[in-house]
Amino acid sequence: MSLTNKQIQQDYSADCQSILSAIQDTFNLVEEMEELGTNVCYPPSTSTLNVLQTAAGAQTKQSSQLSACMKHLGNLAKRVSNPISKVLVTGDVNSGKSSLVNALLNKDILPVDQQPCTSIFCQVYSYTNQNDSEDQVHAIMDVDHYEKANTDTYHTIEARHLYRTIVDQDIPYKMLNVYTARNDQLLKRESLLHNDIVDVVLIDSPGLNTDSVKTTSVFARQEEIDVVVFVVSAENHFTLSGKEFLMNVAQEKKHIFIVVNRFDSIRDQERCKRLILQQIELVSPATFAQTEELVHFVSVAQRADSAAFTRLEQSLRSFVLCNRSLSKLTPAKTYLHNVLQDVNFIAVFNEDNAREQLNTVVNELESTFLPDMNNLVETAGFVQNSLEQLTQNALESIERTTFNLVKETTSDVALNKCIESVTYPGLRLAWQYAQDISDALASHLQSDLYRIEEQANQGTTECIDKMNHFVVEQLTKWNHTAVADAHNTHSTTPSTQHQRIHINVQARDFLLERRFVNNKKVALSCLGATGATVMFFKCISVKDMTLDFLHRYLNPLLDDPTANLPSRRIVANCVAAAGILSLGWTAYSFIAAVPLALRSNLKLKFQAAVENEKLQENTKHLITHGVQSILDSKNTAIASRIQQLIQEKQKEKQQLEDRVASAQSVLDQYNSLAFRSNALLVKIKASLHEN
Ligand SMILES: Nc1nc2c(ncn2[C@@H]2O[C@H](COP(=O)(O)OP(=O)(O)O)[C@@H](O)[C@H]2O)c(=O)[nH]1
Ligand SMILES: [Mg+2]
Repeated sequence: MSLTNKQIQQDYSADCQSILSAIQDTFNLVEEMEELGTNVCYPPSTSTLNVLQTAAGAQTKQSSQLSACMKHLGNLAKRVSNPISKVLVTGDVNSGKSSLVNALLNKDILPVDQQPCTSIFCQVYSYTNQNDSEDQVHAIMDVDHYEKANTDTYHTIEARHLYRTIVDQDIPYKMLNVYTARNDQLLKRESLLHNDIVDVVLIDSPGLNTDSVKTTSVFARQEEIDVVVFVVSAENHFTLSGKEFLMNVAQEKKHIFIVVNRFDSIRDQERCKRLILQQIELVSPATFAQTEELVHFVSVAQRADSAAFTRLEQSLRSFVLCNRSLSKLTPAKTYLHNVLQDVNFIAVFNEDNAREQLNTVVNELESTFLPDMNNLVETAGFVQNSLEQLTQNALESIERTTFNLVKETTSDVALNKCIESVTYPGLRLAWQYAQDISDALASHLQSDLYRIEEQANQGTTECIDKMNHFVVEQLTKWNHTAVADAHNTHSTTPSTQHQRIHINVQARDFLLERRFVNNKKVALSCLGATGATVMFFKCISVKDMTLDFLHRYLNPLLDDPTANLPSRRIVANCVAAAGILSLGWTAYSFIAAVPLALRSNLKLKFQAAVENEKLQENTKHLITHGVQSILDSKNTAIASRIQQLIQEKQKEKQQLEDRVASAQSVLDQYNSLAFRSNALLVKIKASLHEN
């Protein structure tokens, strides 16, 4: 190996390593994009994309496009590290492709014809270390499963039958692999095929026409094709098919090695050159820029001792060897450049979207949600305090009212009215009368207590209504359902078992006590009765004293015949009558005072019982307690609903925060993708410019 070749080899190895690592980095970026899956948005206009443009718009196609890209990158890596260099020779029918391959091989191995004859691709392996004594032809039906060592994967054809196989339109083969015998002629000099660096494989292809242009373009764009040699007939210039082919492969193969053949048959060669170069400038500007090395006007048929052909051979060898990175690595770099540009474009596009989404959700959280939530929390506190105050006020009012109403219902006026409603049935039924009064008082109290309770309940309901209205008014804007619930809640009033007061009638209740007498007539009667009674007893003692007096002082009179005996009897009888009268008056007075005494005594007794049994206090406590428990449970229910509202808000807040976090992480991802793809792109661009 010459020193130059060694240098080329070293440079190439370093270039290879850097491109392999760039391929790996690009692969990682595309893989990350694939992992982002449907989250990746593609720009509406895909004309800006190079490789991934078919993925735009159709979500289903995106992942397959990315997978295809990753597969392609994998193949590129394989290709870059593969020592075989494949050279595709293509061009119009009869332009001299097969002739050129034979010329490069320095051996007429492929059939040449004036009529179109090559119908399939023929790969000619002509390694310098080849030791076979005879040419071998493998006719392959399934290219993907072909293995040279496995005879089941191909048919062996004798070299002399090659022409027949190639021209046969009905052959079932997709590809012919031709392994040439050891060629000592070739080994004598340095040539394209004898270079010590790469194993060159020449591929002869069917002529381009409207049918084959697509197939050949696809073939040429394969990453394993390092160099495309385009043979154009000097007589025909570039045909439409030729131009279409060059346009198709321009993305992957910027530089095309152009052989303008049959130049011997051209009379005005300068004009021909000028016209063809004009065409090249249009169809492949990169090639035109290196016309000296890449465009050759030759006559393959007259190659022997042709300086032009020798220069072609040297240029092609340089193109493959010296500019190997151009032919082999540039397609890889170009592809990487295109992919990275796409990835960067998509990443930046999505980065902008992600930033917008992040801003939207942050704005939603900070400008709308959080103020609203703080407002709710504040309002909730205010509502709860206000409801407590409302409850407190209602309770105090009910307590006060209840206390006063009970007082009123046991007042003299109320009890007198109740007692007066009971008719006195006469002395004979005086005991029953007393019982009736006692019963009337008890039932009067019971019914009044229920009435009082009813009134308290009404106050409770009013308070609950106020509470409901207040809650609705304050919280409507946050949750209609909760508010509706609050509105529909009705209070249930417990029927309180009220304290019963029942007095027992006793004999002394029939007696009128002086201290209770406040009526003149009654006072006089009482006074009379008492006076009569006193007089009665006084008369008895006067009589005794009189008799004693008579006996002591009138005895002499009695004994005296002149004494007046009848007058003595009259005095005694008068005294007795006065006593009887006095007794009658006393009895009458007692009987007349019975109803009065009963009314007064029983009322006082009832009031005393009310006092003793703390009815006022007890009733107040009983009713207030019931009301309080209703209002407390109402407050608890409202508080729990408000708490629920706040919890729902907190859940929403958490969801929004999660959305912020995920939007931030998406933004970070695209940020990193955009940054790394850009850094790689800069590197690849610089290395492309070096070439
Ligand atoms: N005049 C002339 N004829 C050539 C030249 N090279 C090839 N031919 C002829 O052109 C015809 C087609 O050649 P071939 O190699 O089969 O063309 P292909 O169809 O592109 O493979 C054959 O008859 C060749 O003899 C050349 O340089 N000058
Ligand atoms: Mg041919």
